[in-house]
Amino acid sequence: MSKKTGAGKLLCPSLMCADFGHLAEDVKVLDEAGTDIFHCDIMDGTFVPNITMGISDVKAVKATTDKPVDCHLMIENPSAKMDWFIDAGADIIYIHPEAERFVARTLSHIRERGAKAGLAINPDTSLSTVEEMLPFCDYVMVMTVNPGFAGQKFIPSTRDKIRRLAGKKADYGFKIMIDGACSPQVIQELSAMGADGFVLGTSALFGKGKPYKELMDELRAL
Ligand code: S6P
Ligand code: MG
Repeated sequence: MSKKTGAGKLLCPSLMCADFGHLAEDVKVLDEAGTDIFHCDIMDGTFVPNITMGISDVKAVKATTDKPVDCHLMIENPSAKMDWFIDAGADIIYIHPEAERFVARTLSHIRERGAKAGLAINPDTSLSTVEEMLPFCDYVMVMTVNPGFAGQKFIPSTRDKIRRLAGKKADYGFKIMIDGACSPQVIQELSAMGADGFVLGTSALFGKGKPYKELMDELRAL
């Protein structure tokens, strides 16, 4: 990843929550508001019961900003399709271990292609299941909702996993990201627990009737 990320917590707007009628305009305003990483949710309607962004959207976002762009692949068998998104310019690829047979090999391939490798873990996937995958990760993203939709409630049982993961990040060097229901309160609490970055959706950024910059400045100051 060649682009810089800001100091302190990483703020990652979830573009599935943006205004698709004016996506480029929204990306520009979010960029100027201090976005660290743009988060693109890619769904296949099978791994999760929804379909959101695709390859053309990722290319359009990359053409609009110099900030890093991630692709959160909520798709079955991501190893068969990850290159499409790397070719589209994704700087970070997240795969789900629940959807992939050869996770370490897939994460290694992402790194070999020059992107950063991320693992996104569902709320009901235990840390012990993914422990052997951690050396292959640049980012570990804990899902604090079941993937598929914005606007869901935070699942409290994920806290313990985040706490235990924070105890391991120095050994492996990955960053801990949080996706799902990241409200200002959640960001403050999990930041103190050791989380490095947050996906911002309807809980903290979109549909709030306030300028993105004002909201992101407030979140950064938490
Ligand atoms: C959900 C997706 C997320 C959402 C984000 C929405 O499956 O992976 O990235 O877009 O969590 O945020 P919020 O605050 O509406 O839950
Ligand atoms: Mg996501």
